[in-house]
Amino acid sequence: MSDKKQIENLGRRHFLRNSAVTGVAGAGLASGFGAGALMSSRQAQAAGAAAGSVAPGELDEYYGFWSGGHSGEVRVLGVPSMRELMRIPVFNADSATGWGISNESRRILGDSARFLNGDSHHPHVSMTDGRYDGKYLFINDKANTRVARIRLDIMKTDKITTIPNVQAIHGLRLQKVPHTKYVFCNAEMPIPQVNDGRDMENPENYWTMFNAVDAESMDVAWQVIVDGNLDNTDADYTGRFVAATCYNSEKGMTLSETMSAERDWVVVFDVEAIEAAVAAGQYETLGDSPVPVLDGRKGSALTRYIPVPKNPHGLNTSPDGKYFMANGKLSPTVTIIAIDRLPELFNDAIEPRDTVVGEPELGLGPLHTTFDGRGYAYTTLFIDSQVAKWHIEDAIRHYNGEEVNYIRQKLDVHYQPGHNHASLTESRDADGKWLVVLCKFSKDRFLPVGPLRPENDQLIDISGDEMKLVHDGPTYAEPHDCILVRADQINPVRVWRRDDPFFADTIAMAEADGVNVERENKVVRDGNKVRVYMTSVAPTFGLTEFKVKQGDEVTVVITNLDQVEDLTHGFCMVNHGAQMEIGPQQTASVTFVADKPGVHWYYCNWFCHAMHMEMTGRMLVEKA
Ligand code: K7E
Ligand code: CUA
Ligand code: CA
Repeated sequence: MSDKKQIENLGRRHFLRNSAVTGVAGAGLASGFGAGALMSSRQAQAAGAAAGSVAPGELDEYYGFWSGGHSGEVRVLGVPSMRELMRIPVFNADSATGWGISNESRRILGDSARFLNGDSHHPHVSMTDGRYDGKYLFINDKANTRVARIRLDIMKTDKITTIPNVQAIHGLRLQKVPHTKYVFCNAEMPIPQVNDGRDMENPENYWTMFNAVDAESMDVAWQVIVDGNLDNTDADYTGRFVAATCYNSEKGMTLSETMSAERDWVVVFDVEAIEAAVAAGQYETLGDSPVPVLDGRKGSALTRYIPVPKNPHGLNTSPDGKYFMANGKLSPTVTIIAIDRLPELFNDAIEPRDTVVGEPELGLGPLHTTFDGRGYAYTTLFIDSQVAKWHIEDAIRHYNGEEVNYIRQKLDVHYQPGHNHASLTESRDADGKWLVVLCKFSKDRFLPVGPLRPENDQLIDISGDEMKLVHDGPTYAEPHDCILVRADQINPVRVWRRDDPFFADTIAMAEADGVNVERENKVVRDGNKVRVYMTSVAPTFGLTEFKVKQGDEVTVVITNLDQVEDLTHGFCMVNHGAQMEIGPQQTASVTFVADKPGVHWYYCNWFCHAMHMEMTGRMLVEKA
């Protein structure tokens, strides 16, 4: 390095340090994030460190749950630090935890354990009376038409349901009021009904459905056939209405066909009317599926179709419960639908467009809108690479002919944002502190890492009059959406409860074998099936060797007796593709075939103790 370069570098470092201490971080320094982290939070506060910094050892104010897009997982972040706290495998396979490998995870994955891929978009936390209750998180899988539930006490997926009769679950939202009884989810792609090879050449006979999954049983409660297709959705705060966008009212099979009509629509579902119709037996079933299928096409009493500008995308309910907002995408507008006019629409007292009370023009490519609970809305503009902050009631006044400017600010984001999400925005508690903007392209914002680039999740302080960008967060493919929940609304357990249903079937198997997994280390043979029960206490397995015969199907069941928080063991059988996590007080199991004679070592692969490397054992496989 030249002397000049060295001096420049020193100068830059010096400037960084000084600016952090004095709190006068320049424009080019973005946030003073890393620098703020060098100080205690009190010092940082005293120095006026940039908003968004959370010092080492300090805890975040919000949990953020991020979808992992086509990685298939869910990620847990702390906000505002944007530190990644955990990854929850859902529709993917995960080596570290053994998701898709362990018997417990494979039981939950069920029939779809054969799929290694997923595409999760929309994570949403269960609600009671319009407030997050911290019990479950639900998420869609577009790739294999599934819906999953994550238990937020253990932060593990505990149910996965494949939705019958449809393809590609995309939009997903929860009933907010009186509580999350239903998970509402949209199947995006119209298909022949029944889709068994008949009638493939007639797209006009393709249909898709709006689906309701029972949040407790995770059974599909009912499905409603619609005209067109379905994209995004949201529910209201009365419990009666759910709205969804349709970008393909044309039922086009090509891009240009899907853009041919000047208008598409928002379809509104009357949940009470649907429940009454199900109770009255006004439904059919299709194919092998027992799920009630109702007709919600145009003319049905169960739905209403509200025309909106072409190819809308996001659908968002304002936290005051007044409006559904449909984001224009191909149109620079957001359509504001007054929820209190919907009962009249269903009574045919007004026309569909009479429910529209505003249609502000915001910029190019509006995709999603979020809210601060103070009357402002924040809309991502994909093509403009901006977030528009606008005033909802001013936009309505403007629609009524008043000369009023409803746009308050447009902030550049980097680049091409999809979803954005403000803290607590999908609940009555929307608090307008933080806005996360999930940008699809990072371009020049980070060191290059080859042709595949990270996305860029930006954190914006919206507590004041002006939006302020405070953090760039590179993320792996591809957070479509996220949800920010106050830290006190989530209550995870510290160690497993021994009676947790997550591994109850494994305990039942042990009991059938007469084994007490907390006390006994034992090998049970059942024909060519061998079950190996062992305990683990750092840094040893209860069995340091066991013997089987070549060709045996071996199930290793391990119970982690450690009671210490954070003391997770692993189990890996070398050369057998068997690997899993065993958290404190958890029982976990994995099954493989001992197809090779000889000595095969197993070891613990979650670092648990100074002697973690020595936490090993041998499987001795006798030649057949
Ligand atoms: Cu806009 Cu799947 Cu919610 Cu992506 S969706 S951005
Ligand atoms: Cu047990 Cu590492
Ligand atoms: Ca269209």
